[in-house]
Amino acid sequence: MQSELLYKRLAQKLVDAELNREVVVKLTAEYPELTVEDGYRIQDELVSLKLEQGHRIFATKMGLTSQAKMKQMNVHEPIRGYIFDYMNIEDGILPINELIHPKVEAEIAFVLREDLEGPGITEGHVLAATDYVVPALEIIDSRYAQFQFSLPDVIADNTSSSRVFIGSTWRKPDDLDLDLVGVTLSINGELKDLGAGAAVLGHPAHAVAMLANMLAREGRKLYKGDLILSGGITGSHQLREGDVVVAKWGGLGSIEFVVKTR
Ligand code: 0L1
Ligand code: MG
Repeated sequence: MQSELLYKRLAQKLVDAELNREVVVKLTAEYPELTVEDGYRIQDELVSLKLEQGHRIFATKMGLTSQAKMKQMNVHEPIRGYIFDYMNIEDGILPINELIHPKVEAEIAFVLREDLEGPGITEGHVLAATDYVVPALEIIDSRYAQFQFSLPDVIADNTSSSRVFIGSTWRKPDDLDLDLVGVTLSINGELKDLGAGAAVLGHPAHAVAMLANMLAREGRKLYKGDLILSGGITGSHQLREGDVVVAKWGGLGSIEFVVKTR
């Protein structure tokens, strides 16, 4: 357990890195004793700083939800973070000049029609409490060089949250088998990745249930109206100036954007 002052200082360093588009050395290089709990305390400070700057929380997200990413990080539990209002892109342009080294991944997002309070929340509870599901493309952009970090680092860095595109096809969860929803992700006309909803912990609703149960450990919950990104169905793919990205979901439409300097 570190001091409040240190949490604040490290959170400010990550906020500045995002704003200045400058990578920083991972926090655990200087503070190897940082724990996952410390990572969340720094993330909480980072969220407070963003709120003080006038930003609002747009969505909550689960990260590291695929077996591949968990194995890579040697963890057994996904991580959670926040997406702010300024991260939501509505005009189909990813402004690469505002970012460091963005990557894209395809997800399914949930909109709740009821509060969800753990512990003990199951996939069934999540589906019953869901108003709509929507397709989403998450842009992750680590503030650490080469996306190299340990678990406390990436949690402190708000799970690499950077931008998001939300699709316009909203469906009732009962209309789809979310574990079987297929996704293709193409960049410049080349198929880069594909997957099914089951890539997210067996079922995307499972990730949302896990989020509610994780939040309950801190006396928090999910609220009616909340938008939740459940985790990457595809892997994450590096983006470059001029790229045209097209993702298609079975039964959930598509999202397209171009990577440009604005
Ligand atoms: O949304 C995600 O799964 C990303 C979590 C952070 C790990 C990374 O930056 O790859
Ligand atoms: Mg993600």
